[in-house]
Amino acid sequence: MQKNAQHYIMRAIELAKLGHGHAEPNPMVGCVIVNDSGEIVSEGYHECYGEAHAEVNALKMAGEQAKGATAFVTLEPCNHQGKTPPCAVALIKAGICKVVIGSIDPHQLSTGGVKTLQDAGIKVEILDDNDCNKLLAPFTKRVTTGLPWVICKWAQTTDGSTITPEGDSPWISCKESISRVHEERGCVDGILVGANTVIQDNPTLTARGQSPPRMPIRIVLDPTLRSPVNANVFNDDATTVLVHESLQDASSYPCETIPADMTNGLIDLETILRTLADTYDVTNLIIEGGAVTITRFLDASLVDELWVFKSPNESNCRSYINMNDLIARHSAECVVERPSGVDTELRYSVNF
Ligand code: AOF
Ligand code: ZN
Repeated sequence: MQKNAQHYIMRAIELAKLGHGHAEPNPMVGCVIVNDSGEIVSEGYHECYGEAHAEVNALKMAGEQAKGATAFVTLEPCNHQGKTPPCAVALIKAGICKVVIGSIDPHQLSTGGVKTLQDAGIKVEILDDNDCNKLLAPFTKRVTTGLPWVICKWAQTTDGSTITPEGDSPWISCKESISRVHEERGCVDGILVGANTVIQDNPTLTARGQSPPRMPIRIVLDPTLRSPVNANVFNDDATTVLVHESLQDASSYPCETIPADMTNGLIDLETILRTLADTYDVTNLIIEGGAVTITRFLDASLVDELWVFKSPNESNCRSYINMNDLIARHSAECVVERPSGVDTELRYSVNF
């Protein structure tokens, strides 16, 4: 007896997430193959960009057991010859008799798998599942708008300040939160900060978790070139891109540079995001501050998620921008709340 579709799709989502940081700029995709008795006979996911898709990995493990079985896939099986052959054809050849799909592929290049499967007499059920759509959201945004998925991440005190209480350690977050950030950095394509953060904090902005899947590029928004040329962010540990006003001469900086269009003395943020996607293949971007830079991206409606690490401490120094007010002003919806050492990690959806 098969359990309901949701049960198998949830497992496929879990598998898909194992590819986070490895699969991008492709979507994370998971697949389970289930026999008539409802047993999962094989599982697969898209493990690495340019390599076998989820369905192909699951079919390989299923072997002869694929005949007459049902495949549950988080994404519509592709219909094109890209870096790998079409999955719809692989499913047909393997003798799968039904395919249950979480989300339709938003990419014009590869969609069409449903029709190919149906034309071959295979039953297809499309769930349009909320969790599969969420899993796919950064990929969908990039292929439909040309913009990366933007996450603003910061640490704050309970009362909404990003400034540490005087005399305390310079860190707001506990060590568990800091190591969590390093893990997350290692799964995205870029980390962006404004010049004030470079000047005040001198961060390195590298992923220093355990064997990070990727090393994000570092992006500094510094229209008038106030950052010191010897700041840590310009070291050799990762690629750095300095975005500056086109009239300024940035040739003394040891990094890549993007001369930017300015509107009323400010960098055109949407154009920069498009350039990061087109030139640097950025699908997922974390903005790590400071509060002014984060506010500008939020006010321009360019942000998708907020990741907030809230310490249990109160601050006796009020920051210029209160982050609790900022979250409230943008009607961000809290979707995750969990402990991170003594801190609380909160995740919010914006723009939904
Ligand atoms: C699937 N299963 O596991 C993934 C799919 O260049 P390729 O051959 O790797 O194809 C990439 C495109 O295929 C990608 O843009 C997306 O539309 C789809 N991804 N499709 O059937 C998978 N990762
Ligand atoms: Zn495929």
